[in-house]
Amino acid sequence: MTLSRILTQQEYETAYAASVKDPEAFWAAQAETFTWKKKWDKVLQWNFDGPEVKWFLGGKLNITENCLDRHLATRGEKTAILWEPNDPNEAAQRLSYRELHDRVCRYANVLKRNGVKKGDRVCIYMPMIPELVVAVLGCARIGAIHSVVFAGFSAQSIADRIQDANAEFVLTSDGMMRGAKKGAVKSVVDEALATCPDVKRVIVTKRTGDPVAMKDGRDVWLHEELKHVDANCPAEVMDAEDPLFILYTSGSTGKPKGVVHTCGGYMVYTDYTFRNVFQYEEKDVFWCTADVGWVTGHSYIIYGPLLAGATSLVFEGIPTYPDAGRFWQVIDKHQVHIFYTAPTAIRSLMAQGLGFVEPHSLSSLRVIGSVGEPINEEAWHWYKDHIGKGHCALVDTWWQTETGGIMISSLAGVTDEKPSHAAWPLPGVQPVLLTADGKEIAENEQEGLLAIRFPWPSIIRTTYGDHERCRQTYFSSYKGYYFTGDGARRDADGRYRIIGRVDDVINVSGHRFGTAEIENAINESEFVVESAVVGYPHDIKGQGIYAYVIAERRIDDVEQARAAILATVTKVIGPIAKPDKIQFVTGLPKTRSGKIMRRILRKVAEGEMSNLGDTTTLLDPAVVEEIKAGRL
Ligand code: 7RM
Repeated sequence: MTLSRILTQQEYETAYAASVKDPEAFWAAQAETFTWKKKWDKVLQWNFDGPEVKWFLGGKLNITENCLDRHLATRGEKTAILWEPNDPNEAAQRLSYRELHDRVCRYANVLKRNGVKKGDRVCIYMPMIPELVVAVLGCARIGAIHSVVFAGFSAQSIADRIQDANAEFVLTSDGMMRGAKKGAVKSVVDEALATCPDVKRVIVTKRTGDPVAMKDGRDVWLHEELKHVDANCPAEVMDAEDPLFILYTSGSTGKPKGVVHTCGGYMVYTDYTFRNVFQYEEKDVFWCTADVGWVTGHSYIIYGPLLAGATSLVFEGIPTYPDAGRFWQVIDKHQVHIFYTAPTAIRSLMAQGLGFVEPHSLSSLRVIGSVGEPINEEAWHWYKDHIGKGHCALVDTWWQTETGGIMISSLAGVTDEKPSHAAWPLPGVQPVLLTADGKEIAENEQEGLLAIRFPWPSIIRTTYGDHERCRQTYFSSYKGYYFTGDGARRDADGRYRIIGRVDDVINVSGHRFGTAEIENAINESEFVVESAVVGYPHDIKGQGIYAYVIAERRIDDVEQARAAILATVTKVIGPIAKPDKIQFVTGLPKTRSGKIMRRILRKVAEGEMSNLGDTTTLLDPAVVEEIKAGRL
């Protein structure tokens, strides 16, 4: 079986129709292209009530064999990971498929030596260095379940995630390089582990060389451990439905939940979407600027590209170091063909002016992509014209942590593109728009709630340790559908435009936060009685965080009080969740039953002061006047 790729609009339509008519045959044909240790007995078994979704039942595989071993014969010397360090003066590193295979096997043996077994949960808290990729694949090699925590999250967030997953192992580094500064890593882990007594082993990679505390009997250095292992590590035989990883993501209620993806379906879907959406070709250098701490990094820095045998660029730094031309400089330096980033990055670099773009040719680029939040028309055109030089295909890819891979997107240069429209569902994806009472909207040029009516191979299987929460969150609002939490509109031709979240989730620079999650963090400040958080349109971040806060006493120094709240949020979640605006109020607009009317808070935050809708059910309408008067 050869790898097929959709090459024309007509082929897309044919593939799409086939995938809806007979999804099992469609995905079985894709799955055939992989190395299985045992073929599946049944392609799909599902119901959305449980929910219970299983793909390739009875199939046995190891995803790392498909990412690495399978390529050795034909691509052994090809670069798998091309690492560009934070400092442009430090040498880039190239790991061939053979070298990556070797490093992953050695790392896997280190894990085994330290007691990690199949099914164990392993927390990974690391900067964007090659060992991060090696650690992720090392876990997958032996069937351990990785749970990567973005290295910008706080100690408390790490501890929450370690405890929720009952992880007994942590993989980390001494420190990290970030722009002109270094950042703490190991010391943050140490702080987290003060409340995680079950963690038995911490494996530390040296990156900065800064001194760190090593706890006797718990912490070991990777370079010491590597002296005791060889590169022979047979891949663990995994069931298609064994968990591959947990990744925590925020929702509208409570603490972040651990989204679980499994080995077989995730493998088939990330590979398929990678090759087709980006129209990947063998010679291509692919660069996704996400962090591996988010799902985009899992699926399109590590798994998708390596499954396809691609060269995946891993960038340690930030877009503005040493200056706002860094992305463009790296594209020229490594002759990147496919570039995948977030609207927030595009908008912030757009704001820096073309002076940072013009010195670079960008002539290697063929495809550019966007992910994480709606891309506004201005940013879309700037990206297309100044980065894509008008001729590159631009793909706006809509998907979620829960979907595992890209769901709605043009296929680069194959299906048409339209500014601010993610456009077309991938083959195998059956989106619908629903009314608030759950009826499918058949007509085009309508707006509705975005749901999916049939499983695709990398659909979320459960939320770790709490299946009921998974059912409740995604499968209970509208019976028979997976509900995305997004609103969307279909244009006259059936293209989808994603409008944004319809629940209490805000998307700040492509990062998801629940309003309740941020409120809980703010409320940990000692002088805060209550708070309410809403999103508002932000030129660069997409959405900004607006917090209304009731303090227990009169605040004399407002700036000091704000700083205290920001420090608390940084400590509880991390700096990325810091509110952009904090307004102190004496009351919040509540209904007689005590529910906060967020609609009013949102409108005020957006600056829409006159048309607040019905406020007659408010307990105390006077608070609205106070809030309006004090708007920031
Ligand atoms: C991949 C990722 C998911 C949420 C999702 C949307 C928003 C993502 C787009 C988008 C408009 C896009 N996973 N979103 N991509 N909105 N156009 N192309 O971002 O779990 O972190 O976030 O992000 O609201 O529900 S995520």
